[in-house]
Amino acid sequence: MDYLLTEEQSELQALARKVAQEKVKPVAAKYDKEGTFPWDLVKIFADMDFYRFYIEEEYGGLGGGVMELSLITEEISRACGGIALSVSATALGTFPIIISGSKEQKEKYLPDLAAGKMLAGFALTEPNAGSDAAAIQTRAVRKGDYYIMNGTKHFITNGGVAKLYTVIVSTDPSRGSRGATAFIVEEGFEGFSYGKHEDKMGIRASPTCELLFQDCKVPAGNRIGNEGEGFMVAMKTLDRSRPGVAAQAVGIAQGALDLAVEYARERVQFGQSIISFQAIQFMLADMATQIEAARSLVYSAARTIDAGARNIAQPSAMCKLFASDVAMKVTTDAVQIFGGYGYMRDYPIEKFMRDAKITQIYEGTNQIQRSVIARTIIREKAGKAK
Ligand code: COS
Repeated sequence: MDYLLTEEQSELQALARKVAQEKVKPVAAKYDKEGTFPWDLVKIFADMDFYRFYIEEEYGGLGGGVMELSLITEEISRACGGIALSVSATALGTFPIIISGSKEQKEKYLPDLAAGKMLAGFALTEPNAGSDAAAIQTRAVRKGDYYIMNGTKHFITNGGVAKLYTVIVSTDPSRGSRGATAFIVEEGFEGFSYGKHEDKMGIRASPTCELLFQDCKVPAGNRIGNEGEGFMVAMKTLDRSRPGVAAQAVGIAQGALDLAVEYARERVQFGQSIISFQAIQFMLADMATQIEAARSLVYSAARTIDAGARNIAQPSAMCKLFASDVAMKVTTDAVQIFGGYGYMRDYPIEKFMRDAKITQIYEGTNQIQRSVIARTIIREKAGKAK
């Protein structure tokens, strides 16, 4: 389908595809097996300016938006969903600064993030606050020019490789979501350390770890916005980042379809290539159609967000929900087309199925996306659309 990309977007898509197919695809299995982080690829992505596209030009970026980020994420994910996270999870950690950071904070941090000199992570989730984001227990108490932070964040993507984390904590537990505040925490701040590194089913090239704050001293100047605005910062961030998860899901699904078509051509049973069987052709047709529908929704949501629309929670949640379910279905069917070989680690397809699963879970489970969508529908019906 022709998505009428601008000339710049088409060039970016072609570049990301080339880098993904030539540099990422050959090493995807290695990083998945080792569960190590691809610093060599981060350097290549930085040289290609992939970290610049969604950052304002004033701060060293290229002035693009969620659409550009989605194009990059989709193409890298087509080769490896885990490796794509070095870009998209850095964007997730950077969005709070872009959305609500002060000029000083933007000047201090965005140029290095845009250059890929440092990666970022977003720390909202806690052991007892996953879907219920307002239940965060990590506390920050102001003491003069600093806040003293105590608590644990877990399941943090880019944890341990990022130099900067945007962290949502409570500064006033009595006020629930209205008592949350966002901060920028740098690696090396006194009282900040890393905890458990997770051993995951998929996206194994992307590190996930705990962040521990033990009387961590955070300068008051690193507070993003005002006290009490942290939950809003988090929600606005997720509205912009969920299309990135959706783009990752589309890329994973497309990568699985590419492999399934290739395999179905080569595999001979009953004296002919299995692609000549209608059973396989219909599966491939359904997979391709679902991917295209998901891609359409992602691009449409990304364009809506970049155009500055007010109600972005709904398109953002819809594309994440739909694309991640498509990724799970398509990758499962791709394994099916590979048959017994598909179940074996010697073949590349099972990795796509393992990588797809997380897209239905992180940045809000698909049950939470349905809840977000339902709320917007109910509000629209009541004439109070945000
Ligand atoms: N944009 C702007 N404001 C928003 C918003 C959005 N998308 N979503 C909620 N808000 C506002 C609400 O309007 C409300 O404001 P007031 O206090 O002024 O009325 C406030 O935020 C609290 O909202 P709400 O009452 O809806 O909060 P809930 O505690 O019910 O939770 C959900 C809302 C479930 C949507 C939220 O907790 C969520 O997104 N959870 C999933 C978190 C997640 O994605 N975790 C994954 C880890 S991050 S990688």
